Amino acid sequence: MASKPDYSVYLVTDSTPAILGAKDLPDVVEASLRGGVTIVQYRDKTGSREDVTVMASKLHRVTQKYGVPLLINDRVDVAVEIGCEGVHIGQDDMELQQARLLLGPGKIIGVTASSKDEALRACAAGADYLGIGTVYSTATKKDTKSIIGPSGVSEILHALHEQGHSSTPTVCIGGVNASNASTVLSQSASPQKSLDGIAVVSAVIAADDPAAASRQLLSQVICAKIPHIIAAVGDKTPLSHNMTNLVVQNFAANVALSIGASPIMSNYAEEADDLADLGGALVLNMGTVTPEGMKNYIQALRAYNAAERPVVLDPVGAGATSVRRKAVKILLSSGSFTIIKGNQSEIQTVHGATVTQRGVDSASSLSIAQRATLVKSLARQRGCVVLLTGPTDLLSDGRRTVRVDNGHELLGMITGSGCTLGTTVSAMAAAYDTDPLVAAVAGTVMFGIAAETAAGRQHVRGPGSFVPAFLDELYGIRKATARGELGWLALAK
Ligand code: 3NM
Ligand code: MG
Repeated sequence: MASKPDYSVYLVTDSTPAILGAKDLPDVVEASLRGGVTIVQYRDKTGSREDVTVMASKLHRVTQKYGVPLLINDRVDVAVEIGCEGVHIGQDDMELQQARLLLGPGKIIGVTASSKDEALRACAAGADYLGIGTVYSTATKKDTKSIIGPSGVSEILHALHEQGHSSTPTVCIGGVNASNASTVLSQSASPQKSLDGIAVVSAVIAADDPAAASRQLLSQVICAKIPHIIAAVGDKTPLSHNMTNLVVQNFAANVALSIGASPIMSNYAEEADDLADLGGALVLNMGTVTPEGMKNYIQALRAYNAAERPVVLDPVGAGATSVRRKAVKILLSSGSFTIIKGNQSEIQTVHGATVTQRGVDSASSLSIAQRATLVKSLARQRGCVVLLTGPTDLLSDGRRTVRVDNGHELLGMITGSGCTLGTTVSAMAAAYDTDPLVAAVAGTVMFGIAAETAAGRQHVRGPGSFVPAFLDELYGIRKATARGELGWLALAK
């Protein structure tokens, strides 16, 4: 668990019957982790030390299975005893320095802050993250001090940015649930600093289906990050180096330009060493694979791996011929990929199944649940993000699995729509390399909404008029986002 914690959906537990009901806490926590909770805080203000230690150990076994940090509220001694990843301390609890001394270095210490002063003091003392609240009134915590609302959160975020604490992660807490998460995330955000996630108790612990509740909250948090990523592409103009097929070169380059990236369509790998150093990303698209092409792909893959820059694999028609099946195997063993994007049979082939695929067309026969299992499994197998396209797109990094329902059937009637989605997500991953899953979701949502909006334009009568309208809508979303106009995001689903 050496990687940076992900604060997107921060679950705080509650063992009281009013919230937990008759359910078993470890079961509820496990369900929430399946749904996508990214960090857990065990909070029990009244239990005996012995009981709390026993439960903390049980929960730690569960969170470890999912590779998610477990923090303990207040009771630093319990955290030390069970060796979990850290603690959360309130303003009335132990001093941060003392907790650090007891826990040793490398553990996470979070602090509650309900004002600018408290937030700045905690940052100065070395807090690893802040829990900002109370946002909305809540029945869960009886002794809340002040209800600060999204505007109070925004003021604190602003102060953190002004005082040089932009890099301290933040979550908000208090009365946050699926009906207001998007609001608090968007209303508290500024281009300089936004929340990293939301902390919830009852929205998950009291839910009938904690996994579904967590999944829904995760989608909202990821969705709230999309404008930031689209804006980052516009600001940074990242290189999208496409080694792609003849059919889509022109269209892919136009898509890259429309979203604000800088395309280069170079299939000659001798150039890749130089290009890999320019801070962009590579797309390997197997659309028209040849022996010469394979040599180039492998050389370029190694160059981008060495430069630690993102690589998107688009295994076009992977299951169609034995040549392509073999090519996929060779590529997978030649380096590592950041994102693998494909339709159902392509992803099944990359996963190791022998599936018959007619040409490069897509068809989906699996249910959404089966497709979700497939992307998660391949993501784990390869240690990368997998994007499975279809009427419902499914994305996973092996831990978090997200569905996107945007798009339009006209995308299936033009050539290269899948390939240019690969180009789109490469640009997002290049501009936002901290979280390729979120980058891939951003690209997929932008792409799908642009298609829907284009298809709805009065002058669009079919595939021919759709293509230019689609480019216009991609461009329109980018420009609107740069102006801070985010109305289009309401179409995300
Ligand atoms: N801390 P719910 S509010 C544990 O404001 C906690 O510091 C708060 O529960 C603070 O998500 C709170 O059910 C409870 O509203 C939040
Ligand atoms: Mg406390």
